[in-house]
Amino acid sequence: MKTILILTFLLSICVTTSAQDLQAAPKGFDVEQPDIMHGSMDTISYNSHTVGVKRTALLYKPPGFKPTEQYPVLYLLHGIGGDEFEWFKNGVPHIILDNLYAAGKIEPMIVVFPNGRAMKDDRASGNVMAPDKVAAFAAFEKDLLEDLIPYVEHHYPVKVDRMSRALFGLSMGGGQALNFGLGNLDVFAWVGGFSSAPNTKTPEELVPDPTKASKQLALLWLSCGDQDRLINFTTRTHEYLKKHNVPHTYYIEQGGHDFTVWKNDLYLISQLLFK
Ligand code: FER
Repeated sequence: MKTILILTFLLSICVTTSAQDLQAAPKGFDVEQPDIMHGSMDTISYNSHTVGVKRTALLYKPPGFKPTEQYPVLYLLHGIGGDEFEWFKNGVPHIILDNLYAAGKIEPMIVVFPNGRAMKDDRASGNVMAPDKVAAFAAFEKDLLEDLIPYVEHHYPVKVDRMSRALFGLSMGGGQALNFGLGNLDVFAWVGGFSSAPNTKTPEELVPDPTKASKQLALLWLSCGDQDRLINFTTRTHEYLKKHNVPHTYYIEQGGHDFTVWKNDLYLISQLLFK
């Protein structure tokens, strides 16, 4: 009888575990610790047939990186006012990830920080809302799939199956990650948007075949700050997924449209990936 009670209790915990049980990042998660091993950052330059120029991305190699190993890859996208340096400058992903490695909490992975504005002048200067600049965020799908990913897979020791590729991003990059990730489930098994922007496709366009998507996805993540005026693009996707029984993580956290939220999101998702 006691065993049955314990089993029932354990089962009820498993069934009721929800996204809101995720533990937000503890104090100090983004503070550099000098006495641990550190990863390293490369700048890569790839030929973009899509744009017709050489384009730049940053690439983080984990602590203890060995060219003889094979790593999964997270592609992590920036927002409308950013570029390939935005995460590094404002989100200290190298520090967050180094600390998680030191604590033994994440799988070794390479993280690529692309420039998601696929046009010749891809700087975040002038009016970042200009129609040609916004259109360049959509054009990045081809650049990512046909130019950047092949470059990374040719030049780095990485695994090249869909279970070893993740696509995540913040705001405009969150919209891109959902649009391109869910639109190319043969390429990516791990997909997520942080505070996704109005470029996010409608739920019906994102997931036209809920049964197929459910089978293919290893993780579908949707998060947003509760004070973010763009929250509707996250909630409407969540409502559709819930209605169509597509497993996903829906995480609403305290905060607005900023890096306090996105750093916490990176802290959480990096611990889920490739496990
Ligand atoms: C918009 C509001 C916000 C929009 C894009 C954003 C394209 C993107 C914000 C961000 O990336 O932080 O109307 O339209």
